[in-house]
Amino acid sequence: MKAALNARDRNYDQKSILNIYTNRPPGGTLGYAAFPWDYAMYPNRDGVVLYYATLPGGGAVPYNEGDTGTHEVGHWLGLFHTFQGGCSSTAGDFVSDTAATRQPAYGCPTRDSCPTLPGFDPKENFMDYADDYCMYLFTAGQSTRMDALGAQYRLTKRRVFFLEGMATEPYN
Ligand SMILES: [Ca+2]
Ligand SMILES: [Ca+2]
Ligand SMILES: [Zn+2]
Repeated sequence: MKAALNARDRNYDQKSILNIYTNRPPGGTLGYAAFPWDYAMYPNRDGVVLYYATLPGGGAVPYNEGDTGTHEVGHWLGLFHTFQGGCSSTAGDFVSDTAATRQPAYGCPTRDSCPTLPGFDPKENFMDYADDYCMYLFTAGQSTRMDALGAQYRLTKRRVFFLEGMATEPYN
């Protein structure tokens, strides 16, 4: 699917182009994404795949407000799940302003699964597994991480555009 459909643009490096594919992944999977640092070794796996019913108004209730797409693009730009690493104050998702969480949130539970670490579980965060109505934010730390990893692995400057075979005149 990726080899056949992957969009290209002659003015951009392929690693900076976000391709989003929809299908019905096996095993009840809502979506999946490639991490930016994997592009160099596995360029053919790059992109985001979404179960089409997760799109807004689709049939994958309660995951049908589009937040699966937001979540997968977070991975594509280098974010981990908020529950990565469980109750760790030093590693986890490598984002300092997301509270540590022992396990994924399902539904929209108010709880503190890491009581010795600050903060309630970040059920409202796009990188948890809560229902779409519950999730609505990335933190400033996640934004910073996406900016940094995006700049390192994804963003490439637009190349000089030539109109091939045509005489072009500068204007000023
Ligand atoms: Ca964290
Ligand atoms: Ca806590
Ligand atoms: Zn995920």
